[in-house]
Amino acid sequence: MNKRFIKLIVAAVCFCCSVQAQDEPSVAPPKPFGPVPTAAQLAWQQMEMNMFCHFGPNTFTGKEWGDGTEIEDIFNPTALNCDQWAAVAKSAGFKGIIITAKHHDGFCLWPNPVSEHTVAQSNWRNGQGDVLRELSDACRKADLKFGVYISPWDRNAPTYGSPAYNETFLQTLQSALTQYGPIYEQWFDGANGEGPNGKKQVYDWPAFNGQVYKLQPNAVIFSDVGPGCRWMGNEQGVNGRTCWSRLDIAGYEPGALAPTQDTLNVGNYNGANWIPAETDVSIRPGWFYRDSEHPKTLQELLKIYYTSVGRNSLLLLNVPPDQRGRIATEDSARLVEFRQALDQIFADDLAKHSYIVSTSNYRFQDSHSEELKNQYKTIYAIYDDDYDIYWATDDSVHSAYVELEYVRPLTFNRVLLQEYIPLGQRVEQFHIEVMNEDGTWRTIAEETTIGYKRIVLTEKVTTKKVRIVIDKSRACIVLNKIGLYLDTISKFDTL
Ligand code: FUL
Repeated sequence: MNKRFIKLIVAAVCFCCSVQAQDEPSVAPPKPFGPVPTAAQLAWQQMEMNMFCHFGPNTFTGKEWGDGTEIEDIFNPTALNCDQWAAVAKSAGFKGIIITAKHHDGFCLWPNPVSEHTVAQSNWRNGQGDVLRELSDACRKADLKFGVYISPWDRNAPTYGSPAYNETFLQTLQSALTQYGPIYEQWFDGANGEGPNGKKQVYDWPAFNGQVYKLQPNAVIFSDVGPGCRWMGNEQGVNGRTCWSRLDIAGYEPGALAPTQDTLNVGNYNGANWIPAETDVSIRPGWFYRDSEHPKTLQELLKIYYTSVGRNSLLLLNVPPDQRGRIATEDSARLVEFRQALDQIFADDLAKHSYIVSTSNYRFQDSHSEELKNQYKTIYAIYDDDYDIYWATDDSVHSAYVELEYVRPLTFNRVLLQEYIPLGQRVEQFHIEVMNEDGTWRTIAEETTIGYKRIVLTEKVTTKKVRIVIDKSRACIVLNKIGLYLDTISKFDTL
């Protein structure tokens, strides 16, 4: 082809496009609905599972709450190995580690210059040790994100119970948040008891949060009321079947002034802020390591996975290092089992085996433009794994179904759905139907919210047709994932 001819074709195509563009709406993605996550909150939610490490004087005294009078030498790990913690975290599929840099006893795992109760006052490594340094280095090497738990409640600080303590606490944050690279999450515990003087502290939360954001702008701040992510109301790992990532926080504070635990578990339907749920739960009965305790079973961990990650929450699983400063073999072995089970359950997405996918609506389906039609097709939620490509309905369509059809009957018992949360959380009611052999439809699950990720446990069904029916969405439907799986490992059908 000569060059002139090519130019002619290009001109003709451009002309056609511009004519078409005039009578078609522009390629408009759905508008966000309600509050939406920040980039940091989205990246945080996509981590899905992280490891919590409770470690400190309590590891050596067997207590859950130290009273702040422990001599510093009690902290004496004989073979601290943070690379081993990181390796365990990686093998379990965790994306980050949060350490109790300072628990309620006030003991700091790093040489905090504004405290006399730290590793620097202990004999461990002749007072030269720094657990935050070793763990942050190990995380960096292993490509894990690093976060810190720094308890405002301090049963050792002499100024606790006076305004001076708030200043000391800001300096503590300054020290912990500036030396160890990026901090992906700052964990603030709501517990607020008495200090060494028998007095309680009036915390300056706005100043604490402001300090974190000033020093670590991308950190997600955890507390009962966020502002980055919220406690989900219990320590058993069970989120509400309904779980909104929205929360009202005006007039509330972490601790005694927080919303009720039931509210934290479910979120607020019309909550003004995007504050998703985080599930902190321990692999063992206690938060700190004790020889006499043992990790949860695989079945218990799988249940927790389904009631946390599977219910629109992030799982922060506590795996406490022992007195050597290592994670015990029984815990690491259990985590490998857990990872293998999840990998096996979710290896084969049976939705992708369907040979016909039909839907009652997709955005621009009535358009003449192939370009427009191709933007938001339902098949993207099934066959395409790109997070940012999704099925969306027209703005006026707030209920719709997707039907998957199979050549041969398929057997499944898990349905995984994801809303595209950069545009907010929308779905408030949905159900799942399967076709019986006689051609009639049967409902096998009725649920409410979806959010970032929802995994519905159903009975084990064998069918040639499945329908995911979104009954009620608060704006047009935007789903970026519909998956079907067969879990043959869990020994439970419902939760
Ligand atoms: C609680 C604390 O009081 C526990 O000791 C533990 O650290 C847990 C994660 O948070 O509020």
